[in-house]
Amino acid sequence: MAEHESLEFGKADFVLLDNVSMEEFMSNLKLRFEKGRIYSYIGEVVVSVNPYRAMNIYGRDTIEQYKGRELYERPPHLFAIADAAYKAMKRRNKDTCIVISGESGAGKTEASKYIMQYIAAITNPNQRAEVERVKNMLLKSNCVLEAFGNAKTNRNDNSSRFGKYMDINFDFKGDPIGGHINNYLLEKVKACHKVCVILVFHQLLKGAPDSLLRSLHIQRDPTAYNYIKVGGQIKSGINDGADFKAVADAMKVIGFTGDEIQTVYKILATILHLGNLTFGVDGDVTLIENTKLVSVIRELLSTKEENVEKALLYRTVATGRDVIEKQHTTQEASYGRDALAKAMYERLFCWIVGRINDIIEVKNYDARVHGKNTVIGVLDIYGFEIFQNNSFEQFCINYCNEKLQQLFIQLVLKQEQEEYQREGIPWKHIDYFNNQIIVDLVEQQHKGIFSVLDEACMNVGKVTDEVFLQGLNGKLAKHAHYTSRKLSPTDKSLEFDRDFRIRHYAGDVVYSVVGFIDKNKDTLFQDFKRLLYNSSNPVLKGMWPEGKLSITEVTKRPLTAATLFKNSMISLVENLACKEPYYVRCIKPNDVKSPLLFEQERCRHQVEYLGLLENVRVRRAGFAYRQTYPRFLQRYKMISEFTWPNHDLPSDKDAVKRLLQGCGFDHDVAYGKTKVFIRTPRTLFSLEEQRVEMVQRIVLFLQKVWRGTI
Ligand code: AOV
Ligand code: MG
Repeated sequence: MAEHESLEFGKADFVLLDNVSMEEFMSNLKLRFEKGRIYSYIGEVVVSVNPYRAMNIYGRDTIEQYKGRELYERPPHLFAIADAAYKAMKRRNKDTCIVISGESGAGKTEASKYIMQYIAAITNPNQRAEVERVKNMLLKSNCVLEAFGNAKTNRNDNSSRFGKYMDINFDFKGDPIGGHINNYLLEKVKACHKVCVILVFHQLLKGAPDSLLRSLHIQRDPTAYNYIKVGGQIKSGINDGADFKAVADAMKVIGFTGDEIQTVYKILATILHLGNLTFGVDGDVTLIENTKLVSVIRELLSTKEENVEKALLYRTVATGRDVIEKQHTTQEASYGRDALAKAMYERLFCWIVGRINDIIEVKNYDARVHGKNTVIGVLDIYGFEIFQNNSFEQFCINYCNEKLQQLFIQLVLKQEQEEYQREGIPWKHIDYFNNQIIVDLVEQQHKGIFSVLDEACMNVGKVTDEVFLQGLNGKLAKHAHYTSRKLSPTDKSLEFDRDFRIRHYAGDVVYSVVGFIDKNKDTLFQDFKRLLYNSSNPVLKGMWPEGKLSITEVTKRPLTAATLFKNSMISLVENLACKEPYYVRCIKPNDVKSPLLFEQERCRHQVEYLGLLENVRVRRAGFAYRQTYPRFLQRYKMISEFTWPNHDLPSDKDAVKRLLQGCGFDHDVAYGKTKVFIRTPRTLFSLEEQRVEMVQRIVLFLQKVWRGTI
């Protein structure tokens, strides 16, 4: 390999390990991290370890080094994979996607930004104004999405609270002409206080001008707000003030109207005020203790004061033909208040994504005139989560990772198989674990865990999490990847009767069923939806179209969180499946954000659940490298006397055979109809080395000829 690093830095490609074992994998990963080599390959998959320090490897000069190069010509880098995806798209007219996974703080979002930055840097060489405008929009939309979608958490100061999939569309010249964003939000099911560690709240308090805050009835002091207080200890960033302005400007540039931006601020303020509402009782009447806040909220939402109060304290229920108003207990009222705050935030976020999509979407592109419009998709999504206590959120996240693993297996194997068939090479069975069985365990109709959960939620009367667990035990007792305390009473890892365990491809995870039912139901009372729909602010009203229905008209149950999530995952996978995929697997080296520390156990665990060893196995089972005969000869013909400078064999295929036999590599290759297949990259590296050596010799020889010494 031309630019191959010396072995002092370990092996750049894990496929080259002498043995595929966890020990070897880990020692190579550690060595590379310690030598500042944060990227490695498994074939075409990039493995990245978060360096937690600024690296001087993303500048213009590095971009130039990777531009248009083949993957193996330069040391492993995100730019190489971005270039590969871009080349595939441009040269072969293929839609491609880059799937980035890893746990919180592993570096996914940073990676996605570097990839975008690379693509922006290598496109539009002619500086067409329209393309520059599109690029600017795409970058600006990222800034807005981060403000509204990211939060400061203990694990990451800039933690994405949503999974993001972004398509960038290109014209026939390979320049960006638009994009589309899909978001996979999970916050709704997370604790309410998390909502207010979202960056934009801090930015608002710190950076908004006094006049704006006054009109929103908001104080600058974050401790004045319960939701932020609960969010606690997390420091606000130094740049919050400047960021507020940047986000406001970005929204303007993208094309949000003044009214829209004002409404966004009003919603954020309403959420903060809601968190400060408290409820009390007077006799058997539930009431709001701080009524002044109600009029503030009324003003911000442009509704009637009595409507706000009523929606917070009562629930309209239909019993047969009668409609009655049922008073909340204080507990129910608090629950409703938090649900409203969360739902407003979630709806706001989705609305922002929708507006951005309206604006960045490709319009007026005529494929008949301009040729096919191709796409590169970038997916930045939560990796596997295994905590001390795992609940519905972890369950959804881990299911998402099972789906992506399944896609990976299918695509890698499917593509290989198809190519082998085309080339007439016999298909060899590959020994790996197929996780389809776990995907089915979760999503299968009637029998899967999501179905059992939805069924339990459908039951009238009091449904408990325990009833749901019984349902699971009844249906899944025999499943090889499912166990519960009841089914395995002596199993020490299952401590409670409220646990069940799934054997994921990445390892065992014990989930507590507590909260599954609640989190799965759409718990926002219709009264709130009606309240918001009846606002005289058209922007807010437009966000809540379903509030139009009166209580007797609401017959259909809203889809459950599980069903919505499942549907969004299925469509995500369908979307990815028709693209050529590239993968980035991110690893977090330690929990203290240290650039020096490689916590062995911590990393081993991630390598395990990212399925990296499996990945190496799948990769090694096939052929690591393939090339058409003429191109292969073009590159390597100088290393054999039979082919240099030209061969006299009947075909290029024969010439390649002769060349490889001569080098002693015949056992490691297969000859297809149009391409030669090389099993191990080591063979390729050796060819590259010989090539470099020969090229040097030839150059020396020519120099001597020119100097006349020969
Ligand atoms: P995540 O996206 O994987 O977490 P980020 O991409 O936000 O993680 O990375 C977390 C932090 O690690 C960043 O804010 C940087 O400080 C540092 N970091 C990551 N990659 C690099 C890099 N290549 N060079 C330098 N520093 C880096 V989450 O969204 O929380 O799942 O939910
Ligand atoms: Mg992120």
